[in-house]
Amino acid sequence: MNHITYGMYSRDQSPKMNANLYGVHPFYMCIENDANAHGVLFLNSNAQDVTLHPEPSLTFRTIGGVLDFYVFLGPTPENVIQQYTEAIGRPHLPPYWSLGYQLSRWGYPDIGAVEQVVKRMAQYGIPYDVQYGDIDYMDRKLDFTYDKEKYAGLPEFMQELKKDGLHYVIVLDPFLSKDQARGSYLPYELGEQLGIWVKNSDGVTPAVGQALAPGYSVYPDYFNPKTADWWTQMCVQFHNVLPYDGIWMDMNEPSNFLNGQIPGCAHNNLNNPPYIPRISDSSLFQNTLCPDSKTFLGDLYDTHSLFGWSEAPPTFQAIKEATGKRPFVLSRSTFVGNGKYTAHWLGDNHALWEDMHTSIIGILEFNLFGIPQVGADICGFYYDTTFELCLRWTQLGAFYPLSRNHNAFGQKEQDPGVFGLEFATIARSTLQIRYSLLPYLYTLFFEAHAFGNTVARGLMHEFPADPQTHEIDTAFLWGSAFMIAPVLQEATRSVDVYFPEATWFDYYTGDKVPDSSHRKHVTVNAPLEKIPLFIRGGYILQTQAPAVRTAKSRLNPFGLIIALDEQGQATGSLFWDDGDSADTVENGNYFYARYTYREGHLKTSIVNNNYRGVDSLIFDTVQILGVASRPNAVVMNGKGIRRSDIHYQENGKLVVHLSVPLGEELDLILQ
Ligand code: MIG
Repeated sequence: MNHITYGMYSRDQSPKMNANLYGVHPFYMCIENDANAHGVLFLNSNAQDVTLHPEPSLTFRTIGGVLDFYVFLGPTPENVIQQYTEAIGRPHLPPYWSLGYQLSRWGYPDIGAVEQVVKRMAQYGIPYDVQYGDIDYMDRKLDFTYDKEKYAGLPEFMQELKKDGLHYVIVLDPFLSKDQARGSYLPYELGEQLGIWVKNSDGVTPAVGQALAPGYSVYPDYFNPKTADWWTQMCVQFHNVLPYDGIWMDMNEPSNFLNGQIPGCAHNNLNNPPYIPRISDSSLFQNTLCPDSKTFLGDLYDTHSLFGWSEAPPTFQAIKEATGKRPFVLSRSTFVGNGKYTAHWLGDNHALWEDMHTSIIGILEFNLFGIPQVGADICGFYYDTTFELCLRWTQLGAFYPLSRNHNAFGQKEQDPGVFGLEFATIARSTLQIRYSLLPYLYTLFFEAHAFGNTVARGLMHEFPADPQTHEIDTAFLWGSAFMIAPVLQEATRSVDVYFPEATWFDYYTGDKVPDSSHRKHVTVNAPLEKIPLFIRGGYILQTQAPAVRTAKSRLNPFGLIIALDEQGQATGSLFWDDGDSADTVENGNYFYARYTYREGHLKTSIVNNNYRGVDSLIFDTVQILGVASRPNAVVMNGKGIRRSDIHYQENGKLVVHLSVPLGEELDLILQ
């Protein structure tokens, strides 16, 4: 609050403190001293800034548009986000496979290099669901092409990956080269005929910039319905060439390697307004198009920061049409409401410990913004990573809602198979934890979609009345119940963890940490092979035996972890559907159940029972943490469980092996 000014204007800019970055979200949430929270949205897409003062107060300054403010009254932080996403659009339900581990890099020299990576992952049995193709797959970085020499056989390769349960996501850029030989680049020629590019200030001639594509490029004006149709058609047709599963939308700030289009920006009120908000280089056309360019909606001055947002619906639609499945779109630039269509990654970070730390802040912010499927480039994008940084980052990244390792051109390889056996073993066991908790994570994504909750959340969301939680950016939660406390420093083998007032259990052992439920700092051990993880008493989490692909793990037996609070109670829920059909929630084709445990008695209530895929699935384990003493007997649905299937540990952890259908009501009693 110390007189800091944040500028907002979408910009292709590597994340740095207080600078305007790829997306624009004029939204904040505040927790007052009385622990009540509220949110404020200033729905305005013009270049703007906001200054925070210590009184406390805020000053908004925008250079156009409408003064359209929304106030969300909470009173809890989660209520604020539920209300905010109700207004702007709830996040869409991601395909299940996209919650698996993802590998990417810019600079795989050829298809052979990708094959090597897939092989290494298989050799070490590391869980992995998604492989990306960055611009390397393209023929000279041209959208809707692929390199038939270095990537010869790519369509067949993608089919093979599919058979192996992997998914492939391709990058697309929002600019098309206008300088290809006539008749050789039809996507451009068709768009040119349709007249669908962003225009110069004359409203007639196309704005010409220069970006990754060879020669000079034009920019699709996605606000024009004709452009949206053309783009959808191009993406759908391209699917006949490359059978992709998802699309990664890069450079959509929009990015331009020139400052303004050719021949530069005229000096006028739109390009050089009397006040320029506090943005980098104090320029509205640095690395982008001139604000006096014309789109279907008018001046780019007003809609510049909506460019990525406008690309999202047609891309989402295209994947739905092309694949017939639930879309996965990953977008770099985002605006208010993007979560309805896209996931997000935090952009071009560096392989630095500090960037690993600040990634947590980015992840928590985008959960506030209603884009919960978010992650940073694991191990760092720019710079060569190191063994230890990459290992710790792989452990943290295993708990990003979007778990993707990505790397820049020219940097050393950094996929988890490249560092040898020790690294691979640790990466495998950590990702196995992620995979085993995917039913819980998926349920959180359902609850975000249906009710607007965050998925990853700061501790302050759950403990707003505890001021010590308000500043924590080194640990975070999945939902209400699962705390991740990563190592964020080099050569460090312990973490100082703050436990707000609740019962907490060590994920690995089931021990109570700290030993009482009073709030406390505890230094916990974190040898190289371990990321500290904790379960909060009062909650029930669903698990599933992990596998190297979600396609396989989805068929495995489920488990329940019932972590008891001081009253010996817990609640939880499970959402399950086929994982990749479109609109399952809207069509009601899913299973959703609530679980309640009290007085030694677990009960299920099935809220929606309309996905028959649950009929072939079972629960095979129930773990109860915090059980006061060894029970005399355990009875499930009226039948006593064999003594040899009941294991009680002195720390209060009870493990029961059984076999009951997932889709039936459970009635478990400890006697
Ligand atoms: O100018 O497609 O942020 O993730 O690897 C670089 C190449 C363009 C920027 C993206 C990055 C991606 C890279 N792109």
